[in-house]
Amino acid sequence: MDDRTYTADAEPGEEVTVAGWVHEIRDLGGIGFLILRDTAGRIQVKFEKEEMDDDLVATGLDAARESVISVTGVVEEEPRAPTGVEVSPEAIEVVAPADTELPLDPSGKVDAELSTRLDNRTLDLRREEGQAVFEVRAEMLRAVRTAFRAADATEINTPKIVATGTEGGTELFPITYFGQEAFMNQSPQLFKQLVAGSNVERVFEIGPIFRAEEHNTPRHINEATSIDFEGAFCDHEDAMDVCEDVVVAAYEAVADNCGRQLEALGLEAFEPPETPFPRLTYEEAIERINATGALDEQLTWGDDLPTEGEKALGDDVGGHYFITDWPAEIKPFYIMNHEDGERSTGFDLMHPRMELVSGGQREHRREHLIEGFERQGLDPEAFEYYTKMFRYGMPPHAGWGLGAERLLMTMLDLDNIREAVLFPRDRQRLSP
Ligand code: AMO
Repeated sequence: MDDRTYTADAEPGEEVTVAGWVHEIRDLGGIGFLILRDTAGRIQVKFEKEEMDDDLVATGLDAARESVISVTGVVEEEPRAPTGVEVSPEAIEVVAPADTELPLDPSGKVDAELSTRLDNRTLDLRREEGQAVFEVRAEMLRAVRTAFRAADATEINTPKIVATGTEGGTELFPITYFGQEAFMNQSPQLFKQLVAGSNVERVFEIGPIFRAEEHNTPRHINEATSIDFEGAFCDHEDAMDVCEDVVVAAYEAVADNCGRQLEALGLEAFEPPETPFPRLTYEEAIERINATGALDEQLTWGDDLPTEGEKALGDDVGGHYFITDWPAEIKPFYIMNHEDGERSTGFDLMHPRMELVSGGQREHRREHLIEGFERQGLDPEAFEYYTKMFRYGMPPHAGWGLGAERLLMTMLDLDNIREAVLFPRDRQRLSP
């Protein structure tokens, strides 16, 4: 539709054709108003019944809410209209009528359950807030890509159908691949390392990860989007620097370019997090958690941090922070340990509400790596394609994985991670 004008661009004095959805109709007797909504905003269409053709008035004022219509008319200044202008219509076409009964109210006046919203995502995304979340998501990912390019990283895409898993602790989804057992990939971990070991050196990927986790929580989904980085000649400190830059760049871009969306979400006071992010060792973290008294039992070396512990520490720190030097025994085989063999180079980036990132320096010494596989109960033979490349000059390297939905969820203070995904996959939801 070449001759279509967005509602936000309609200037007084022009003849325009605007097209979009019927947001609202107010019939006041001699006069009636139709609010037309498109991606750019809304515009009022005014019907003066005495002066206008009856068919034209009926087509406009009898249209069911959410029908798609196209209106041609002259734009006039009208200070009382919501956007200061209105269209005096000359022609109206109902392009696609809507049923009069809607499963949810896109004007947002009536609240709907999350499950009803997810079942009817198209209608849900017609709500200003729904659209805003995904506009922010797009801007966040654009900024992440730009920040990676500025850090000399190359975007890669690695297979999502794989022969073996890598992330212990979460289950795999099995599939049948030409009669052979295969899995949906839990992480691009091994592939990104294999590419970082080539001349490409610094890589990033933004893609799906699949986790057959049983738990049903507001911060877990079974198909998530992982933002991954891997850099040759990087140690864990360098990897944390890149991580901090990427996260801050995402916030800054959203602050600079998403004013309208933030306003729709009630986040006018949005600000990028303060830097540098504090770096606490695991030992300091458990001491601080113990000191808050939030847990019934004191944490000791080697314990995973329970959710309430993370929350208490998050409240104590008050912003983004890293936890470094995790016990070697609770980090995966590919993470390099410090010389003492007790502590690892593994780190997590935490938002006060939850974990956003895991990363670390990688074990690039083949013999140590193979020992790690065995310690974790994995068969090194099954990973031959990976360990083999460590024979041909694998540089020291480090990287991390950041959950895109968790970044968006914490950035926009969403209650449930499902709000940050268009069509979430969880224990109950496989469609749409
Ligand atoms: P990890 O398993 O900690 O590390 O995952 C990295 C980040 O991905 C996000 N994430 C999830 N988000 C929503 N739902 C899930 N089920 C889910 N699982 C993970 C989180 C998490 O912090 N290979 C390593 C990364 C690395 O070392 O480079 C890994 O996958 O935000």
